[in-house]
Amino acid sequence: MEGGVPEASTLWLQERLGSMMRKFSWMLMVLLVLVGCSEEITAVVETEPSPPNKITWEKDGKDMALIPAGAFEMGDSKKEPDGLMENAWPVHTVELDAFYMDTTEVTVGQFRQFLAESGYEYDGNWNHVARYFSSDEYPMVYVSWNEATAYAEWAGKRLPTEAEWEKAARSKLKGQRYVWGDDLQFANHHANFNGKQGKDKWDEITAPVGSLFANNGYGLYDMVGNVCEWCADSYQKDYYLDSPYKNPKGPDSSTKGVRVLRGGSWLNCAYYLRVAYRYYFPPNNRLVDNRFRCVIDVDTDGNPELVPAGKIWKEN
Ligand SMILES: [Ca+2]
Ligand SMILES: [Ca+2]
Repeated sequence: MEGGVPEASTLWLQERLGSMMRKFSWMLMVLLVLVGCSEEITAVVETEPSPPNKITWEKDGKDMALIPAGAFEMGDSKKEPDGLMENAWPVHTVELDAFYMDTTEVTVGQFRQFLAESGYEYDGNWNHVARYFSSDEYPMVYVSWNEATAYAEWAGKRLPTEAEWEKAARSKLKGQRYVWGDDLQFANHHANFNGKQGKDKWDEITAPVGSLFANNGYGLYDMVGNVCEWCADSYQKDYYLDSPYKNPKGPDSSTKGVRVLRGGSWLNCAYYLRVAYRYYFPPNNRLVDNRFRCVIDVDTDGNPELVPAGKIWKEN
């Protein structure tokens, strides 16, 4: 028909065609969604299992952050000229497997739990410890390497290697002097070190763990400052000259019989907050700023590696 009202049969045909087109459109959309979903499902199936970024460890209730596998540049990239960093030369590439690290230092409350549940006898003087905490959330002080290792065995963990500690502290920053970058003016945002300034409100004393900003992209607190931290490794000054590329665990022994400490403490000036700075003490040495945090491995399926029940020193 030309220029007139369409006939009923024509209208019916148009409606049928319109209905068929709408149905076809819906079918097409559903098909596209299904295809999209199947691609997504396929992608998930094909992806390697990845461990969660954060876990809470049941034994001691500590939050732990995933430090992913990969390589990093270890050592003093600044070639500091004053001689105190020579033991951090040369910078060398180290590759590590993934691991989890406690996000904070071990607290007084967690150390007490360890003593109560394991029967381990702490040789330190609680009257000395008591000067440095007013709640269970403060870091435990006066802890020797032997005692830190005992805690780790009870918790089903271990102390970090020196390489693990430095990789975790550096996070994604390459070649920087500090865990937050190169600029010293931000030290008090991240570290409780000597005196008080800016956000560091603690003068000549420890701070409750996690009081300042996390150090880096892994969400770890107080990696530098507050309390310095024991590592598993024996110490040798020249270890970096010929250390393994993959998962270095330190020399077999130390000529001085000492173990590595990292990170500086509330006692130290900003110099000792340098991320590559290495120092050491005998394993039975128990100083006011010697403390620790622990790590666990990630198993071949990408899950936190569950370690058998913690060591008990005597039946309670
Ligand atoms: Ca301070
Ligand atoms: Ca620390």
